[in-house]
Amino acid sequence: MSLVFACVDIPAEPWVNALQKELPDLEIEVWPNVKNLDEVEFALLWGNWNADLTRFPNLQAFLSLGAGVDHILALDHRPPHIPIVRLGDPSLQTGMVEFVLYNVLRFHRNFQKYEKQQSETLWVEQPQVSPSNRSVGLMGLGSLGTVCANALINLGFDVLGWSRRDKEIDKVRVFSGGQGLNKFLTQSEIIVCLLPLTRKTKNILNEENLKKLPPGSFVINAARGGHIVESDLLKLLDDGHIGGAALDVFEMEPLPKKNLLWSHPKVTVTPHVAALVNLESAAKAISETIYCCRNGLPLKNIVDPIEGY
Ligand code: NDP
Ligand code: OXD
Repeated sequence: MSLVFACVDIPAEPWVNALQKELPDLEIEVWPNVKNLDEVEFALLWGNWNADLTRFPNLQAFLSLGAGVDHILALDHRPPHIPIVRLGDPSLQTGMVEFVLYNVLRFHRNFQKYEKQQSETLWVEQPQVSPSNRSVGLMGLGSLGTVCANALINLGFDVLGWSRRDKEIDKVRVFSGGQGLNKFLTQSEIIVCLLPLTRKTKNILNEENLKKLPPGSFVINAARGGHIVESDLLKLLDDGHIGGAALDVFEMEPLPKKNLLWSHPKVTVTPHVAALVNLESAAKAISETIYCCRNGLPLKNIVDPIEGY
């Protein structure tokens, strides 16, 4: 039996080596060089894989090479009974905390303004706000949102969170569901999107919702490009309602060279690197999933295909 590595635009060799080290008895093949489709038990996926899924009769699980599974849920003719497992790699949390803290502090301490001032040789002091007087709203309080919330709490910020179901996190003002969204948005001066991309969260940061943020708010998106309506964000950046945006993910990746976000003075662009998957720890997490699957043990990080995450 075998695992097929079908991760678009990701060099296969380092992954095959890392996985083979953890799973010496499993044959690992790289798509499309698969000898016998009947033998494929696991499909490790990333990006837009284009395969006829009806030709894998013995598939046991779809494994995502990332925390997000929108790419798997979007596959045509995906057999609904086959479990989807997202990557539970702890290094994603470390990377995301670094990305979020860096960008929150950059906006909070006016570094965006100081960078502009330097380009104009201007020596001007900007006001310094206490972190307890700065509200940061985390959209999504899952594995990434929760660690970011705690890191922000440790720095003294006033932290709000929004999730689908109600929950309690010490010192975090949690809002939930459609009825909690307005209250959450109207009080978040810096918003950080860490939601999965689902039918309910697609385009959630549209003009109507972005306008609910306090004037001059900042937007950080480290989740998926599909959460933000880019044209609405540009409009609100230009009219000043949004003070700045740090964007790591885009509707189209790589971000096309002609996209206005590249050169917008209030926008920073990073190439989907907020939290990069670590080869060794990810290979360990994947091998644990395979072990559980083969031994009939409950799977961690299993996806609810109805909710989409
Ligand atoms: P989780 O599945 O652990 O958490 C998702 C959170 O979103 C949960 O709190 C969930 O609520 C909430 N949520 C889902 N749907 C809704 C909804 N309709 N309304 C309100 N809240 C909702 O995901 P992770 O934290 O692990 O990852 C989040 C996303 O980050 C990934 O899906 C991926 O797209 C992105 N990502 C980006 C990376 C990058 O480098 N840019 C790296 C890694 C991930 P509840 O708690 O109630 O279930
Ligand atoms: C992920 C990502 O989903 O890197 O893990 O975007």
